[in-house]
Amino acid sequence: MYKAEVPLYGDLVDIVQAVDSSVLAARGQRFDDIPIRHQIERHGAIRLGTQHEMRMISRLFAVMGMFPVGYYDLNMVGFPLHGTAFRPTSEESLRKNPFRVFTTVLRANQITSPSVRKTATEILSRRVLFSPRLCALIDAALSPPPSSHPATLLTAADADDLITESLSVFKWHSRATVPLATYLALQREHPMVADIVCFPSAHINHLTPRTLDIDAVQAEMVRRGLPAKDCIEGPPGGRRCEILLRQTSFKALEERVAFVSESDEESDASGKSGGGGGVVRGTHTARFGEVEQRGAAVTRKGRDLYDRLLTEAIARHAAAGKSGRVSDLLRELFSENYPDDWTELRTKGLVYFRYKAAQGELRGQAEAVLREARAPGAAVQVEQLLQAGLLTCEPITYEDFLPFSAAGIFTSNLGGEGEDGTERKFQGSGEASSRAELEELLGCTIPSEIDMYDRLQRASIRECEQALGLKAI
Ligand code: OOG
Ligand code: NI
Repeated sequence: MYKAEVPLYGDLVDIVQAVDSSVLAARGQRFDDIPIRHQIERHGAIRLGTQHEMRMISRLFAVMGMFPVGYYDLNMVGFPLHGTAFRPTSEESLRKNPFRVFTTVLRANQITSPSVRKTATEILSRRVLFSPRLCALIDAALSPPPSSHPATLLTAADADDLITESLSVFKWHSRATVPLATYLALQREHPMVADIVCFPSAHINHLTPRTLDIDAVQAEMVRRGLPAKDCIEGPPGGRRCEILLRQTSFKALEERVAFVSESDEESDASGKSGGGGGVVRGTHTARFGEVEQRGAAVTRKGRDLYDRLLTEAIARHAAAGKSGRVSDLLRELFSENYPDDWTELRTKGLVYFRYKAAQGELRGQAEAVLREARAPGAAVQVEQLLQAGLLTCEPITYEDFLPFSAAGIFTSNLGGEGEDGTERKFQGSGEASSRAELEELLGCTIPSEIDMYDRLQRASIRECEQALGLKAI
């Protein structure tokens, strides 16, 4: 659906495939040699208007096995929005398909103009994003089975309906629900407000494939004349050990929109549908393309170091009168301060790893180390077991987002200001009260992404203990 709506997205997917094939060829690998998730991996983003919509979308995503992880406060760039990422959380689900949706919701109380706030709230209160059929299906899928009855499961036909009805939530409609004058008034308050309020759906605003080499994709986008953003967000490139998330995008497209004519609005209000058929033509910049490269999940210490270097790069950029690029300053700071070797990243506690017990027969040193480790009262360290070849490890992939980068993506798609960190204030995370507000709305606590990786690492160590017959590593 999205490819049909935004043909440039198809071009981007082609570029990613071409780049990834050559990266693999250079490594002597083929697509079949890398995890399947890499080839199908995407993230998307939607922006919702009301608390009710946010609650309903969390129920729809729950049916799909996607749950809120991480809190993102866009107030840091002056956007009246906050949100979370809905994504799979179990190792098994992530392996199959880690699809995630960055989901924000408008905070009407942060709209400064009282009249705009009133207009936005009124329009949104009339919007029906979720059809009655979709609501019924979601209820059926999520209701706990009564103990004496068989579980309430969806039939195959129900599942088909669920997909069809859900698509209309995410679809782009080139017809606005408001007259042009209303759209312009909301846009003057904030372009994001107009984007959220004036359309009948929560249109996907981008869908992002994952690549093995984002620098090559960026270069290819420029070569093909795509309106690419002029810097890549996130940690600097050129590292041996990729961490976190690097992203770039091409700018939002100007799309033709039919606005309601004022006379139609009156006839609609009087209950007659169809109106006079008169439309007012206009444009809206809504959808854009984005690409990402994912690296390892970092620990809290690793994240603090990243945040500190980023803050420092922004401060140096400001001190230099904003000449040059934040990303170049960050590259320098990284090369001096952020280790770029997996062993060092592990022993310094900067990156999370998934550990596995070695398979097969043990010989020589490994056997001796294991015997010692199994002795009553023995204390054994992960590093010893790794050195003896009893354990192997691989970095855990970062599945989440970076608020400062997200702010850059948002901002660059509103007309280019704020590129390269210039207009973004950096705050590590949002205020606790805002987070609590979103949690209350969702009816659950939003786990921090870092805690999730910590749990994955621990679980992998527990499995190794069992496999090796050790009490505690
Ligand atoms: C979402 C921007 C954030 C990312 O990749 O950081 C995002 C939006 O524009 O609604 O998707
Ligand atoms: Ni994105």
